[in-house]
Order: sequence, then structure tokens, then C-alpha cells
Amino acid sequence: MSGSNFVDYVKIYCRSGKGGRGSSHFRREKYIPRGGPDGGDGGEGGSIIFRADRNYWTLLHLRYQRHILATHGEAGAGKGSSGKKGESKIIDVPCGTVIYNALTGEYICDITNHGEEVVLLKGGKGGLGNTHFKTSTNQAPRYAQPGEPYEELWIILELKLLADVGLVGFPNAGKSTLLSVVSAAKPKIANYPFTTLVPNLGIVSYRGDKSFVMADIPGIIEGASEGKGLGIRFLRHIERNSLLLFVIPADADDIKAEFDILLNELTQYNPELADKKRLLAISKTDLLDDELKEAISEDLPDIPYVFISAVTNSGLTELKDMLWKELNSQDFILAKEKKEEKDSLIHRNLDIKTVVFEDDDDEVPPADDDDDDFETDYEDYSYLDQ
Ligand SMILES: Nc1nc2c(ncn2[C@@H]2O[C@H](COP(=O)(O)OP(=O)(O)OP(=O)(O)O)[C@@H](O)[C@H]2O)c(=O)[nH]1
Ligand SMILES: [Mg+2]
Repeated sequence: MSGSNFVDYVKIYCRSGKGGRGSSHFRREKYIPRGGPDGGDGGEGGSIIFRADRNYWTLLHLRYQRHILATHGEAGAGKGSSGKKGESKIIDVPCGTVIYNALTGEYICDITNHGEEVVLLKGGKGGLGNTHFKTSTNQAPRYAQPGEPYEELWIILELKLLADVGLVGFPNAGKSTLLSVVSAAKPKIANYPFTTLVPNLGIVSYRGDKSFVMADIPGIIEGASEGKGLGIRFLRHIERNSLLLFVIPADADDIKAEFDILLNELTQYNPELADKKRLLAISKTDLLDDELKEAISEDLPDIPYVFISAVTNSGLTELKDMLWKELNSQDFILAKEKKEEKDSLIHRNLDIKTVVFEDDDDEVPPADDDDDDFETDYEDYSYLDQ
């Protein structure tokens, strides 16, 4: 992955701020003897908050961000003044980011909808000042609460692309070419397998003001689910694609057999992928004459299909109509809602051994944990003991 602009995993150390100490101060003014306690409360520490933002497509902006630290709350002071709150850190991530515990791989949460915020680590509460501890029997409490400690955690952020349509096919099938002719995306295209090494996303405009997102992932080969080719690393990006568009070239020896192999690899990876709505685009049909097309049509998998060519642009409008119709069908919307509901219940943990980072040092910045912020004025309290 080195040098690529596509970053789908990052590992970050997060720490919230500790709460500031409450103050145990006493009011001391001329002509007001025994002014009583007036120590203010400590400020709350800053929190670590993640927010989904649809303007981000990858985790690239976090690639070199090893540590995210909120600041500590300040201590309370005399005259009832509260300490300043620590500053929270809000980290914007693409919609569909999943957070795992980096040490155990345990799933923590996911951040799916634009604007959604998740407080990952809460800042420590500030301690109460000594004014709170005044009672009828103790008019001059010297006690003030310390602030609550900070929380810290190493996390792994994982990006799952949220596309409406995912392209599935063997290498060289014409997936990237298709994306390049229906959207403004400019993926690399070449006449050799595994041209696409990282996923590409494109926005497909449809009849004026409508649009949907299409994801082109690297080609899949037989055995991908056991690690052949580029393996299954990218298959997880289609786990959330609502609709799978299989792309098989017209010059394939046996379209139905290729379809079965692809489907088998997907379901080996995740049986739930078998439940997704499937459509078929037979690509490169400029290589066929009508007679051959007819012959091919007789032995196709039993799913909706369309013949397309990125060279002559034939079939593209028909394809977009078909995708749009599916994306907006009642059954489909219901299934998607059901899936989203289920997604929020079932989560797989991350196998952290399979995730490789470019620069994996686990150094943690110093915690700045000394208690020099203890704001107490010990001078001249002798009158209290009288
Ligand atoms: N004749 C013809 N050639 C096509 C068509 N679409 C794609 N090709 C060619 O097929 C080759 C592979 O195209 P890509 O779009 O790179 O294929 P891919 O499926 O993205 O391949 P990987 O990224 O390796 O998985 C390129 O040489 C394209 O020019 C088409 O409609 N007609
Ligand atoms: Mg490609």
C-alpha cells in the first residue's frame, strides 16, 4: 500500500483530557474574617470525538496522525472560579468508518451517517471545589476533589466504502473502463490483469439531477477467498455495496461458469454477500455480432443482464436504467433497511494480525500527569484552628 493515496486502515493513539482539580481555597479579605471556603470546581477534560463527514472518501488525512490528544481541564481557583474546560478533539472521518481496539481487534463502533458523532473517550470530570463540602458541622472544609483521570486507547480505523453499486469481475473484464465511461472517475485501464490495485469510486449521474455511487474493486480470481491474486482484502468494500454488478466480458469462454466462480468466492468470504441483489453486465460486446449475442443469451445465469460496450457506448443507458430501477425498487429499499438494522447488531472483530501498517511504532507521548495544578492557598489559615 506504500505510496498509495488509498488508505483504508490507520492506527492511532487517542487520549482524552483529565479533569482539573477542585480548589480548596478560603475567602480572605480585609474586614471579612473567616470568609469561608470559596474554592471553585475544576474544568472537565476534553473528549475524543469522531464525526462522519461525506466529504472524505479515505483515511488519507489521518495517515500521519499517530496521536490525538485532547487537553486537560484546568484546576478551579479561589473566589468560586471554575477551571477552564479542556479542548475536545473532533476527528472527521468518511461515512462508513469502523473503529476497533488496536490491541484486541475488538469492534468498538461504526460511524455511518453524515454528521453523526461518537464520543470515543470522554474527558475526566472536573473535581468539586471545597465550597461543596461545607456542612453545618464543618464550616471550613479543606477538602476538594481531584479531577477524574483521562482515558487512553490505541485504535484502528477501518474504512468501508459506502457505494450503491459494486463492480465484481475477473481481472481484465472491463470494470474500470465501465466506471470511466459512466462517471468522471479516471481509474487506470490496461490490457493486463490486476491493473486496479486499490478501489476506485465514481459518481454516476443519471438523467439530470439523480446520481449514485459506483465502486470498482480489484479483480477477483478463483481462490481469492484463500488469498490468491490480490486476495480478499478488498472484498470487504463490497460488503456494504447495496447492489452487485457482475462484469463478465463477452469473449469469456463460459459466462455462466465465470459467474459461478465469482459468486462462490464472494460467498466463501462472507455468506451474506449471497443475499445481495445481483445484476450482470456482459462487457466488450463490440467484439460480438448479433448472431453470437443471441447464442450467448441462451446460456446465461438467471439474473437480469445487459450487453454493454465501453468502446461504442452501447447498452450504457440501458444499464443505468436497470441499476436505478433496482436501487429504487421497494423490495430493495426494504432489504437495505433490514440489512442496516442487522449491521447495527452484528459486528465482526478485526483480525489484527492481517493488518499491516507502514510505520508501526507504539510510542505514546508523555501523559503530563503531575499534579502541579493543585490550586490551594495554604497561607494564613491559622484562624481556622482557633
Ligand atoms: N473491445 C473492448 N475492449 C474493452 C472494453 N472495455 C474494456 N476493454 C479493454 O479491456 C482491458 C481491460 O480493461 P480494464 O477496464 O482495465 O479491466 P478491469 O476489469 O478493470 O481489470 P483489473 O483492474 O485488472 O481487474 C483494457 O485493455 C480495455 O481497453 C470494451 O467495451 N470493448
Ligand atoms: Mg481495473
